[in-house]
Formats: sequence, structure tokens, C-alpha cells
Amino acid sequence: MNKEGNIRIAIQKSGRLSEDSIALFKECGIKLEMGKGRLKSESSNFQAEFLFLRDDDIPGYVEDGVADLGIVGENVLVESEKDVIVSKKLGFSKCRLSIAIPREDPFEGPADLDGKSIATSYPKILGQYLSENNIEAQIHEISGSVEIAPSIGLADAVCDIVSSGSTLLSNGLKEVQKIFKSEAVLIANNNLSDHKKALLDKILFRINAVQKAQDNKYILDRKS
Ligand code: PRT
Ligand code: ZN
Repeated sequence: MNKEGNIRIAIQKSGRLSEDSIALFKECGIKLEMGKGRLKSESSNFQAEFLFLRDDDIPGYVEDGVADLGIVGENVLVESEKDVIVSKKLGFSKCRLSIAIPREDPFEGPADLDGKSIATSYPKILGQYLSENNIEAQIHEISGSVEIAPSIGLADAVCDIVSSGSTLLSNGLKEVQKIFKSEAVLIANNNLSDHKKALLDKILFRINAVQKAQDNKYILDRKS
């Protein structure tokens, strides 16, 4: 267990969540230094220390209490099935998990997926969608390069993260069903001490202030 004192926050070391996660704490007035190759860093002006990890490891670290807080995409959190608290939706790294099929294949509705094989890195979220919709499809779990699965004959369809849609397009696929919406979230361990709860409250107060200021700026910009 983490020692009393600093609240320990796990953020992605490098990837699509990193920059916005660091920017968020900076905007909250919490200094953090990210040296090259560094895996841990203590804030010089707030009772916090940061762990830099792969995003997939963050829900487990927070559930175990190795980290008190973490920032991760909802897609990774839900797929991990870890038991943590979602303290705050953060509004960045927005994307969706969608089912896509070869552009030339017909599609009338989800029932067309019956009997098909679907390649994905998200077997649990996909499995949940298929069972809720009474679709009997085979899930083919692969860890990366999901989009090429249909063209190499590995699967009939894919279920993958989509943002702009250009990756699907360039692989000859079309998005036929959005199954899950995701954004970055701040997660917390279930059994924080009162001291750490108070630190979390301080952080949440500052995040809310930052988000409010951003919303106001957006309204002012639109008016001018
Ligand atoms: O190394 P580590 O394990 O920490 O990182 P990672 O490679 O697993 O994750 P990373 O950094 O790629 O993504 C982190 C999180 O960002 C994801 O879990 C999502 O919550 C979120 N996110 C937002 C995205 C995207 N947008 C996104 N576009 N994650 C991945 N993509 C990929 C997608 O897999 C596909 O290959 O981008 C491609 C699709 O993009 P479009 O714009 O062409 O549709
Ligand atoms: Zn990852």
C-alpha cells in the first residue's frame, strides 16, 4: 500500500492520453516534471506524485491501491473489469468502439452479424453488445492491427476504436454499428483514506474550475 502523504496518480507514459493528462494537472496549478525515461515524479507544489505507465495497467494499479488515482480511457477501463470509482469525466481523448465490415458487403442491421467472425482487442465490451442484441458471432481476439483482419481473411468484420474514421476508410472498411462511446476519465481507488479523499476533493475542485473557465471561454468566443 502507498504511504500516507502524497496522493499517487497514474497517467499514461506516452500515447494519446499523455499530453492532455499532463496539461490538465498543469492547468490545475499542480506542477509535474516528466523527465525522459522517468517512471515516477513528485510534484513540487502539491502533495502528489505521478507514475507514468502503459494505459492498460492503470485500472489494475488503481484497484490494487498501488496508485490512488489514474487517468484512462473508458474503453480500457470497462474492458479491464476492474473495480474502481469513476470520479470525473474529463472530456478529452474522445472516441468510439464500432463494428466495421468491408465496404462492398451489404448491411441492413445488427442481425446481419449473426454467424460472422469479428476481430477485436475488446472482447468483453463486444461480447456484452452481442449478447444484449442476441447476436451469435464469433469473437476473434487480437492485440493490434485489427483493421487488416478482413483483408487477410482472418475475420469477416472488426470491432475497433474509431475517431475520425480515416483508418477504416484506408483499409476498405465501413463503420456499420457504434457500440460504445469513450472519453478519458479520472478514476479513484475504492478505499482512499480521509487524507487522500481531501486531496482528491481539492483536485476535483480545481478540475471543475478549469472546465468552467474553458466552457465560458467557448461561449465568449462564439459570441464574438
Ligand atoms: O502504450 P499504451 O498501451 O499506453 O498506449 P496504447 O497504444 O494502448 O493507446 P493509445 O495511446 O493509442 O490510446 C489511448 C486511448 O486514447 C485509447 O484507449 C482511447 O481511449 C483513446 N483514443 C482516442 C484512441 C483514439 N482516439 C484513436 N483514434 N485510441 C486509439 N485510436 C486509434 C485506433 O485504434 C485506430 O487504429 O486510431 C485509429 C483510428 O483513428 P481514426 O482517426 O483513423 O478513426
Ligand atoms: Zn494500451
